Amino acid sequence: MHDRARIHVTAGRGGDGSTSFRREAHVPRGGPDGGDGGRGGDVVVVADDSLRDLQAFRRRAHWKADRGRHGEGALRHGRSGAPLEIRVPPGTQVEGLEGARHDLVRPGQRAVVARGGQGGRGNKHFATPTRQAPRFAERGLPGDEGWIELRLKLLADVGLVGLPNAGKSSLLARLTRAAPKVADYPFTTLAPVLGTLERDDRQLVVADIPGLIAGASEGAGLGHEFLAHVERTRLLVHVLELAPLDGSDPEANLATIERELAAHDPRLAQLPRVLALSKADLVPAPDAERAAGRWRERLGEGTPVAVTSAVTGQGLDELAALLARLVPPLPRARELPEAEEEPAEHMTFRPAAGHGFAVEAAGDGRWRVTGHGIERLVARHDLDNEDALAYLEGRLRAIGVVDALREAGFADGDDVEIGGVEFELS
Ligand SMILES: Nc1nc2c(ncn2[C@@H]2O[C@H](COP(=O)(O)OP(=O)(O)OP(=O)(O)O)[C@@H](O)[C@H]2O)c(=O)[nH]1
Ligand SMILES: [Mg+2]
Repeated sequence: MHDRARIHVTAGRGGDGSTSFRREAHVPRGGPDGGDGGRGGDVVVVADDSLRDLQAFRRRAHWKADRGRHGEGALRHGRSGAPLEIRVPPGTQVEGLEGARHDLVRPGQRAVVARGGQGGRGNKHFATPTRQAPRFAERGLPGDEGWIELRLKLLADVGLVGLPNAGKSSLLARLTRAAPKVADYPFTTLAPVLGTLERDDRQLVVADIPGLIAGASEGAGLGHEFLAHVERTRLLVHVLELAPLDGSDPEANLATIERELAAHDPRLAQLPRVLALSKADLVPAPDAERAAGRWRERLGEGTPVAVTSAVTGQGLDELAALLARLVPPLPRARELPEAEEEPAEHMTFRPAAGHGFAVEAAGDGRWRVTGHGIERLVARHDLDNEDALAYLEGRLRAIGVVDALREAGFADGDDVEIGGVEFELS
C-alpha cells in the first residue's frame, strides 16, 4: 500500500508587465499602454473518489503549473496560467510549504498548496505627472515551490482496536466480506484491513488495525504507524478476550490499550466505544454473562458491551446493530453540489508579507537587506534598466531602507544585496 509520497511542486511564474506606448496617427505623443502580466497558475491538490492509494506519485515526483503570459501593448493583459490539479484519494493529508497542513477528507475538497506568482504591472501603472513616459514595467514573480508530503490515512467509520491475538481480524471477517489473515500468533495483521459492514439502510467501513501493545504510542510494535489511521474513525470497538488464552488479566489488558490510545491522541480517548468481549465460545455461557455484567457496571451506560464469538457467531448481529446505531451519519460532499469547491481544512503559518526588513553589513562596503516584502519588490524590477532602478530607489527611500542603510554606515556607491540581487545604490 503506497500511503506516503513526497513530491516537488512549482506554481507558475507571473507574466511580465509590458513596456509599450500608444502609437496612433492622430495622437501626437502616445501615453504608456503596457498591459499587466497574468498570474502564474496555482498547484492545487484535489480529493478524487476514484483513487485509492498514492501509487501514481512513485512515477512522478515533479509537478509544475503553467506560467502567466506577459502583458502586451494596447493594455492587453497576459492570460493567467492554468492551475495544475494533483488528484489524490480522499483521506490524504498534505504537509505543505512553510508548515501549511491540509486535510482532504471528502471527495471534491481542494487545497492550494503552491500559489502562482503575481503578474507584473505594465508601464501604464508607473505614469505620474513627473514621469509621463515610464520606460519600465514590473516583472512577474516566481510562484511558490518546494517539497510537500502526502500521507494517506484510512477513512473508516469504525476502528477495531485491541491487543495482538484478541480476535479483531476474526470479527472483521465475520462482520464484513473482508478476508483478513487470522492466526494463533500475535501480529498476524501487519497493515490495516478495511471491510464494509452492509446494513439495510447504510454501509459502514470497519478498519482492522494491527494489534497494539504497551508503548505503541511511542513506537513500540507496529502500533504507532497505525494508530494514526484510527484518528479519524468515529467509533472504536475495543476487542478484549473474555478469558485470555495466555492467562493475562482482562482488566490490565483493557487499561493497556486505553492508555496507548490516550497517549497517542487525546481525541482518541474521547471517541465513543463499544466493548466487544471475544471468544465467548471458550467460556461457559453463565461465566461470560457474569463477566459482561461486571464490565457493564464498570464502564457505565455510555459504553455498550457485547459478548461475541467469531466461531459460533454469537453476539455479531447485536454488535452490527450497535455500530449502525452509534456511528453518527456523515454528509458526503458528493451529495452536496456546493461542496465541490469546499476548501480543505488547513492551518497556515506564513511569514508576514509586510515591509519589515533588516539591514546588515556584509563587509567590504557591501550591505545586505532582508525582508519578504523588500525582496519581492526588488525581484519585480530589471535593475539593468535605469528607469526601473530609479523607481526602485524611490520606493526604497519611501519605505525607509535608505535611511536605515545610512544609519548603519552606508556610503554613496556602496553595493547593496537584496534577495540575491546586487546593485549600486546612490
Ligand atoms: N475459539 C475462538 N477462537 C477465536 C475467536 N476469534 C479469534 N479466535 C482465534 O484467536 C486467534 C487470533 O485471532 P485473530 O483474529 O487473528 O486476532 P487479531 O486480534 O486479529 O490478532 P493480530 O492481528 O495479531 O493483532 C486465532 O487463532 C483465531 O482463530 C473466537 O471467537 N473463538
Ligand atoms: Mg489481526
